[in-house]
Amino acid sequence: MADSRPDPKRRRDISADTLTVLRELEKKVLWLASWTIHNANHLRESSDGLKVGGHQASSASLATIMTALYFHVLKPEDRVAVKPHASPIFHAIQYLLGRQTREKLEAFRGYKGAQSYPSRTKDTDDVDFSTGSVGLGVAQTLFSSLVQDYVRAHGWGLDQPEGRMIALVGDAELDEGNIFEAILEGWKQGVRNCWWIIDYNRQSLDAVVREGLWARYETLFRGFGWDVVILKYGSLLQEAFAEPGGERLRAWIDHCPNQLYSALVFQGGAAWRKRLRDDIGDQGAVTQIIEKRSDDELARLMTNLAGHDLPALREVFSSIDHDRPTCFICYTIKGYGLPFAGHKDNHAGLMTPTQMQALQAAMRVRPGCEWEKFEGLELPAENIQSFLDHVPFAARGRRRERGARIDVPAQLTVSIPAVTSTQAGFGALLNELAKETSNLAARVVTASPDVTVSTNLGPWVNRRGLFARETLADTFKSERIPSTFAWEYSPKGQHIELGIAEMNLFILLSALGLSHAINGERLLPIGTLYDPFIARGLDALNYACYQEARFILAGTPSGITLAPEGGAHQSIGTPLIGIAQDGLAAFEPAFLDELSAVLAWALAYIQKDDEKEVSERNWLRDDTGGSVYLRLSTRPIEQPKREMTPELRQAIIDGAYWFRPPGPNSEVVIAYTGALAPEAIEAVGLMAEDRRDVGLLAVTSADRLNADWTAASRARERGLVHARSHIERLLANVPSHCGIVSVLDGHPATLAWLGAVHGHRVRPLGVEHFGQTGSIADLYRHYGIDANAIIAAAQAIAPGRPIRHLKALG
Ligand SMILES: Cc1ncc(C[n+]2csc(CCOP(=O)(O)OP(=O)(O)O)c2C)c(N)n1
Ligand SMILES: [Mg+2]
Repeated sequence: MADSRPDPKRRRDISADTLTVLRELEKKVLWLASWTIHNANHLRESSDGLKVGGHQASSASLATIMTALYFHVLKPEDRVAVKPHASPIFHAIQYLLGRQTREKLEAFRGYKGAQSYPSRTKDTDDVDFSTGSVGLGVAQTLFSSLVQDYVRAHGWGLDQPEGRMIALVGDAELDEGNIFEAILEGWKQGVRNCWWIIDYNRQSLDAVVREGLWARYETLFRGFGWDVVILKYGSLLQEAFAEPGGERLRAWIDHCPNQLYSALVFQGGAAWRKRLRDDIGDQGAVTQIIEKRSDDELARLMTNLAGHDLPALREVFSSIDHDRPTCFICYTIKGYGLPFAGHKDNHAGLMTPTQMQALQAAMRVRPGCEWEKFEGLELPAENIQSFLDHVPFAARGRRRERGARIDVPAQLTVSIPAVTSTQAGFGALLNELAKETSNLAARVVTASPDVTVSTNLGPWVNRRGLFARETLADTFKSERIPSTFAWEYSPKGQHIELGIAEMNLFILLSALGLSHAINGERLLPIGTLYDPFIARGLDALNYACYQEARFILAGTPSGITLAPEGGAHQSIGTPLIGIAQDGLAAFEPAFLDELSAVLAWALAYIQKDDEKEVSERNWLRDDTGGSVYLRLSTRPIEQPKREMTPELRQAIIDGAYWFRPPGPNSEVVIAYTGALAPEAIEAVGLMAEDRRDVGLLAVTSADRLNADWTAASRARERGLVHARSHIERLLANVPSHCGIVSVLDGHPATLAWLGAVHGHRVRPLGVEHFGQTGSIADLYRHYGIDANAIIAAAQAIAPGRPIRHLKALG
């Protein structure tokens, strides 16, 4: 432990009444959180014998800080990402504020009960950001402040006060690299109104952390333009330091290693006395400080860190009168107020029934009155209730906003060239949108991690500009140096350019995609990145979907089709991510007219109501909405000349249509996805003489086809005998002896399940390895997804007369 910063002279008076109530509430919050965890485990033990993690210690660490914040400092417009294991504290606070039910607390960690980690979607008590995967919630607050600035800079939501985006951060959470990526991006973007409050308990899950981390944090945050406030000693210790000999005590504690401090906290008063006597007991006046206190008083003094000192916290939080990003390093004790405080093994620790009884007695809670809000408190219930009724944070009730929906036409404008790629088409569609003066165009916001140009957002950015709080001209333009791209920043810009950190892209999309709920102003976010790098930010993508953020994601280029780009950028597994990721509808169109239909649909789909639960009946989430992933390609292919009928449009959205329907005597069907359309079409043509009525199935979304089929099957099993999915209808007339060859530039398992729909044999072709460079033709041949490989597979699955072109090609 070393040096501290806050200046005690700056301390303002805190009203004695307020302080007394806050102290009572702090006790109650700690009790309710500990009881919630204990009770849930107790119930569980008697039913299924399974104990869940305790996390009583991790919760206790933040009890005082959260009491100060929620009951005193926060305003309704402030938004908080709560450290995952402080969830019981959060729920206890909401319970006291009348916004959480006893039933939910009793069912903590159980079915439909309060969640183990705060959840925007599963909890009902107004969680701002879902946390659980450490590091993500922290960064999300930074991007949410950026989004708030974006919204206001565009002239929206100005009638609302600016909120502060606050993260309650575990100190070990700062090991997560995504936090540092966010800090760097925040510095570039001029982040403000963002507070990160570090619960510096010097413990992680496994152990006590390294010495002196606070100093690394301080340097780091200051380096990126943050204010840093170190809250180390509470008022009792500050007073003791002012006593004669106090400086010796301070020097001792400043140099006390974290491990020793933690061990003494756990051991208690007698151990403190022994150690202090041994180390400094004979050094003059300081002896008095030690000896005049009882063991209990000494323990209280020595554990009086600022993170457990209401007046110190209140004073510091309330004194911030600027919008600069601020990091508070708050010294705390993991398990403060509980018997395993400071013990290095306390992370999953659970208090024994005897320890709980002792705590209950100390809290003066009578058996049977554990859930009573005011039980055991010294102030009259009316006083506390009246205080709670006036807590500023709760003044507006539930703070879940609903931004108005933006109208989307059924069709987007785009002219379709004879030959083009889906990536070029995506750029063209956005370019057309950028020309409009519509509200739709105004609400679109794009973002990309340094691949704006190479994912074809350039034309959009040329028209709509880049976002920054301050205007910054494109010097190349002002110097009249010819360039394809205008790179002008202004508060009106609609593209957010990020550095190359895919995590940041997904967390930004998460923040942008919650703007309607947080700022009451809807944005239509579209993010682009190279498809393989989805894996780089996958957890952030998962969390964005989990908390119902709404956005469109374009992964481009994708697969081995990006051949000239090099082997290292080839993606294989992303179509499977598209199928498996909850809350994300994935499409891989082949043609621009398909992409146009999908994009128009997607812009409406991401705005669908986020309040309803997904039910079995609408498993495709067409009523409840979700986010959308488009896997696109740079391969220019010949475009079909056709009219977009409502039926075709619907089939594209549902996931598949017959490009060429199979005849009644069909022996083989080719099902393809995306950029392999030309190979599939070619193969069908070449087989025509030797196989009858070959069908060609265009699959635009393996994900939606699959989800629909699963839902229909389940519905039938539950008695809805007439439930039929789109793929069941499409394959209904395919003769049962007919084989299916599926092919895509991605993992073959993506379409392999088609055979399970009606029992057709399937030979799934696709890509299982990556890294080979070459031309598209080289690679398709190498990986066995070219026309010849399709024909060979067809021949094997639908034996008959030899297919002549196979030989010719082979
Ligand atoms: C991404 C991720 N990895 C691992 C975990 C498991 N985990 C939960 S809490 C924790 C340590 C937390 O330490 P700290 O942030 O200091 O909080 P404290 O327990 O001290 O309150 C770990 C490793 C997780 N939740 N998320
Ligand atoms: Mg910790």
